[in-house]
Amino acid sequence: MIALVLLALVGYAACDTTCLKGWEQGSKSCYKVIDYRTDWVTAYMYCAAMRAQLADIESQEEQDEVAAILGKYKDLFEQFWIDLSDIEVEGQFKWMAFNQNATYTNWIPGQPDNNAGKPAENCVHINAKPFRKFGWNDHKCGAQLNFICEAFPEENTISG
Ligand SMILES: [Ca+2]
Ligand SMILES: [Ca+2]
Repeated sequence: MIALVLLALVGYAACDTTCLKGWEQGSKSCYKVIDYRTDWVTAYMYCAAMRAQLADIESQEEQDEVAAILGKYKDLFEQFWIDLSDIEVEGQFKWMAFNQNATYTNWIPGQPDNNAGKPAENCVHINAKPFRKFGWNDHKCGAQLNFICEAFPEENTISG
Protein backbone atom coordinates (compact mmCIF):
# COMPACT_ATOMS: atom_id res chain seq x y z
CA MET A 1 0.00 0.00 0.00
CA ILE A 2 2.75 2.45 1.00
CA ALA A 3 4.72 1.44 -2.08
CA LEU A 4 1.70 2.18 -4.23
CA VAL A 5 1.28 5.63 -2.69
CA LEU A 6 4.97 6.36 -3.15
CA LEU A 7 4.81 5.20 -6.73
CA ALA A 8 1.84 7.49 -7.32
CA LEU A 9 3.69 10.44 -5.76
CA VAL A 10 6.84 9.79 -7.77
CA GLY A 11 4.75 9.45 -10.89
CA TYR A 12 3.03 12.75 -10.15
CA ALA A 13 6.28 14.58 -9.39
CA ALA A 14 7.89 13.22 -12.53
CA CYS A 15 5.24 14.64 -14.79
CA ASP A 16 4.16 17.82 -13.02
CA THR A 17 6.15 20.06 -15.33
CA THR A 18 5.38 18.13 -18.51
CA CYS A 19 3.17 20.02 -20.88
CA LEU A 20 0.50 18.47 -23.03
CA LYS A 21 1.33 17.73 -26.66
CA GLY A 22 1.16 20.91 -28.71
CA TRP A 23 2.12 23.12 -25.75
CA GLU A 24 5.52 24.74 -25.32
CA GLN A 25 7.46 23.98 -22.18
CA GLY A 26 8.36 26.90 -19.91
CA SER A 27 10.10 26.61 -16.53
CA LYS A 28 6.87 27.10 -14.57
CA SER A 29 4.09 27.06 -17.17
CA CYS A 30 3.05 25.67 -20.50
CA TYR A 31 2.38 28.02 -23.42
CA LYS A 32 0.48 27.67 -26.66
CA VAL A 33 0.70 30.08 -29.57
CA ILE A 34 -2.63 30.20 -31.36
CA ASP A 35 -2.67 30.17 -35.16
CA TYR A 36 -5.81 32.30 -35.31
CA ARG A 37 -6.48 36.02 -35.14
CA THR A 38 -9.25 37.45 -33.05
CA ASP A 39 -10.20 40.26 -30.65
CA TRP A 40 -8.90 40.27 -27.06
CA VAL A 41 -12.13 39.05 -25.38
CA THR A 42 -12.48 36.11 -27.77
CA ALA A 43 -8.80 35.26 -27.24
CA TYR A 44 -9.35 35.36 -23.47
CA MET A 45 -12.31 32.97 -23.77
CA TYR A 46 -10.49 30.72 -26.25
CA CYS A 47 -7.68 30.15 -23.72
CA ALA A 48 -10.20 29.63 -20.89
CA ALA A 49 -11.97 26.98 -22.96
CA MET A 50 -8.69 25.02 -22.91
CA ARG A 51 -8.50 25.37 -19.09
CA ALA A 52 -5.78 27.95 -19.66
CA GLN A 53 -5.60 31.74 -19.84
CA LEU A 54 -3.96 34.43 -21.92
CA ALA A 55 -0.31 34.58 -20.86
CA ASP A 56 0.57 36.54 -17.71
CA ILE A 57 4.18 37.69 -17.92
CA GLU A 58 5.27 38.48 -14.41
CA SER A 59 9.07 38.68 -14.55
CA GLN A 60 11.97 39.31 -16.89
CA GLU A 61 12.66 35.56 -16.83
CA GLU A 62 9.15 34.81 -18.02
CA GLN A 63 9.35 37.57 -20.65
CA ASP A 64 12.56 35.98 -21.97
CA GLU A 65 10.93 32.54 -22.08
CA VAL A 66 7.86 33.83 -23.89
CA ALA A 67 10.01 35.82 -26.32
CA ALA A 68 11.99 32.67 -27.12
CA ILE A 69 8.76 30.77 -27.80
CA LEU A 70 7.24 33.55 -29.90
CA GLY A 71 10.52 33.83 -31.76
CA LYS A 72 9.81 30.46 -33.36
CA TYR A 73 6.64 31.92 -34.89
CA LYS A 74 7.86 35.38 -35.79
CA ASP A 75 8.01 34.72 -39.51
CA LEU A 76 4.30 33.80 -39.40
CA PHE A 77 2.79 36.18 -36.87
CA GLU A 78 3.80 39.51 -35.35
CA GLN A 79 1.28 40.49 -32.67
CA PHE A 80 0.13 38.36 -29.76
CA TRP A 81 -2.48 39.27 -27.17
CA ILE A 82 -1.53 38.71 -23.52
CA ASP A 83 -3.72 38.79 -20.39
CA LEU A 84 -3.01 42.45 -19.54
CA SER A 85 -5.71 45.14 -19.75
CA ASP A 86 -6.68 48.52 -18.28
CA ILE A 87 -10.32 48.14 -19.30
CA GLU A 88 -11.54 48.71 -15.71
CA VAL A 89 -9.53 51.81 -14.75
CA GLU A 90 -7.68 53.74 -17.43
CA GLY A 91 -3.92 53.46 -16.96
CA GLN A 92 -4.16 50.77 -14.29
CA PHE A 93 -2.99 47.61 -16.03
CA LYS A 94 -4.08 44.30 -14.54
CA TRP A 95 -3.52 40.65 -15.29
CA MET A 96 -7.17 39.91 -15.83
CA ALA A 97 -7.30 36.15 -15.15
CA PHE A 98 -6.18 36.69 -11.54
CA ASN A 99 -7.20 40.35 -11.20
CA GLN A 100 -3.63 41.33 -10.22
CA ASN A 101 -2.01 44.70 -10.81
CA ALA A 102 1.02 44.35 -13.06
CA THR A 103 4.33 44.87 -11.29
CA TYR A 104 6.71 43.76 -14.06
CA THR A 105 6.08 45.36 -17.48
CA ASN A 106 7.99 45.47 -20.75
CA TRP A 107 6.46 48.38 -22.64
CA ILE A 108 7.79 49.53 -26.00
CA PRO A 109 9.20 53.05 -25.46
CA GLY A 110 6.31 55.53 -25.69
CA GLN A 111 3.71 52.92 -24.69
CA PRO A 112 1.19 52.58 -23.23
CA ASP A 113 -0.23 55.67 -24.95
CA ASN A 114 -3.97 54.79 -24.89
CA ASN A 115 -3.91 56.21 -28.44
CA ALA A 116 -4.64 59.58 -26.77
CA GLY A 117 -8.14 58.18 -26.18
CA LYS A 118 -9.14 58.34 -29.87
CA PRO A 119 -10.31 55.63 -29.53
CA ALA A 120 -8.92 54.26 -26.28
CA GLU A 121 -6.52 51.32 -26.20
CA ASN A 122 -7.18 48.99 -23.29
CA CYS A 123 -5.75 45.59 -24.25
CA VAL A 124 -2.09 44.64 -24.43
CA HIS A 125 -0.15 42.67 -26.99
CA ILE A 126 3.44 41.66 -27.56
CA ASN A 127 5.02 42.97 -30.73
CA ALA A 128 7.42 40.46 -32.28
CA LYS A 129 8.60 42.74 -35.11
CA PRO A 130 12.40 42.80 -35.03
CA PHE A 131 12.66 46.47 -34.07
CA ARG A 132 10.04 46.04 -31.30
CA LYS A 133 11.94 43.22 -29.62
CA PHE A 134 8.88 41.56 -28.06
CA GLY A 135 7.95 44.77 -26.26
CA TRP A 136 4.38 45.47 -25.19
CA ASN A 137 1.82 47.91 -26.58
CA ASP A 138 -1.72 48.80 -25.56
CA HIS A 139 -4.06 48.40 -28.51
CA LYS A 140 -7.74 48.53 -29.40
CA CYS A 141 -9.37 45.45 -27.84
CA GLY A 142 -11.27 44.73 -31.05
CA ALA A 143 -8.14 44.37 -33.17
CA GLN A 144 -7.67 40.92 -34.70
CA LEU A 145 -4.40 39.50 -33.41
CA ASN A 146 -2.81 36.16 -32.68
CA PHE A 147 -2.43 35.30 -29.02
CA ILE A 148 -0.55 33.14 -26.54
CA CYS A 149 -2.25 31.01 -23.88
CA GLU A 150 -0.61 29.90 -20.65
CA ALA A 151 -1.50 26.85 -18.58
CA PHE A 152 -0.04 25.83 -15.29
CA PRO A 153 1.36 22.31 -15.20
CA GLU A 154 -1.29 20.96 -12.80
CA GLU A 155 -3.90 22.01 -15.36
CA ASN A 156 -1.87 20.79 -18.29
CA THR A 157 -0.32 17.53 -17.23
CA ILE A 158 -0.44 14.24 -19.00
CA SER A 159 -2.03 12.15 -16.27
CA GLY A 160 -2.06 8.37 -16.20
CA1 LIG B 1 -6.02 52.31 -21.86
CA1 LIG C 1 -0.67 51.94 -27.74
